[in-house]
Amino acid sequence: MAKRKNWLKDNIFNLIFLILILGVIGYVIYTNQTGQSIFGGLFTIQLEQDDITNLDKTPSGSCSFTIPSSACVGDSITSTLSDGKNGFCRIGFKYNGGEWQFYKDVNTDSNGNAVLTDSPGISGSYLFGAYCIDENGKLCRTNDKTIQINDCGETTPTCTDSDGGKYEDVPGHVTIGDDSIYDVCTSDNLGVIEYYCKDNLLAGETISCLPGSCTTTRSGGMCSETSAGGWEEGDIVYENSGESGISGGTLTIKYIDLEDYGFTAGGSCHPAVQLHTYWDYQDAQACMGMVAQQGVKWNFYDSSRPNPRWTRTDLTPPSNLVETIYPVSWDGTNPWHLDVGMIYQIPGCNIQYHWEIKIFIAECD
Ligand SMILES: [Ca+2]
Ligand SMILES: [Ca+2]
Repeated sequence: MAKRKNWLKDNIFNLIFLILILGVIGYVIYTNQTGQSIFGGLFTIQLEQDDITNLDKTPSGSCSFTIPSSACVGDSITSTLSDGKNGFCRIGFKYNGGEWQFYKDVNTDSNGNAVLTDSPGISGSYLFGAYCIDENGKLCRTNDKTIQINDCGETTPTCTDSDGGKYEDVPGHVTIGDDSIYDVCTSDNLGVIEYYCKDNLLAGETISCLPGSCTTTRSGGMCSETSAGGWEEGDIVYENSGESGISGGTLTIKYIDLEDYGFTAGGSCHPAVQLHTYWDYQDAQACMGMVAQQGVKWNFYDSSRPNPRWTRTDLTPPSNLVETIYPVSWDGTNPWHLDVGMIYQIPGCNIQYHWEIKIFIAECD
């Protein structure tokens, strides 16, 4: 029974939430031997990995589960769980071939039986299984039982999805008839169970988030950051522009550390850099020196030092030039920078330069 206490401790908030929700819709979720709940109240509590491991076990021992093989939406269904002695059983289910989810905990009576009644609200295939722990701590895994719930001529309720599909970075819920099923973070917080409509039926899929980044909101669970860092093609990582003067030598216009803008190295998306650079003499006369007419050199460095990734030399003031650099290397450590420099040392020759940098996601694997 120690295990059960741990589970309760870990899930007490989920449990309170479930009880509140079910209380609001007017159902008593649990009595000792006969309970009245509704399938539509499911999909709320996630199982721990230990539970999933137990439910994945091959049926063993003398416990068993009986449940009809089919029923209609709204029917009252009675099932019996038997483990032969006073014991605790945890029942899980898989909906339409999905993953194990929590259904209910029951205690068997002195004859070793627990009788359950329920009324399904959503059509589909439900596979039930349970594991029981007797007073000596011995574990028994029941047989699996599948029940097909059909709509049986009732008007098929329309399935609607508030986030419009499989969007792990948007919280949402699927509504079928009177039931709402919310996206929910997995118990290990490594992903979100994303619900969507498929052929007008509820479907669910576990989608990975960056570790620890699944967030529970009032509107459902969501990945704050997806495994690709949340980037998509076309997203702008960084954008800036400026204008200044220079009278000689070389200077760095801008250092850019992509981590500052949430772009981490090693992800599956690749950035490109768009540069827009031009300049002009402040006083053209002063820039016509003894050696030559003043020119300007631009260098852009990515993390693959020491050579610039891109370079351009203008021997006369250029017209507006927009250039895209791709691929570019980002190692997470060496910041990128854009430098501007004058080619000749001509005293009194000042130039005015203009720059724009846009870093955007060129493609994702
Ligand atoms: Ca959805
Ligand atoms: Ca979603």
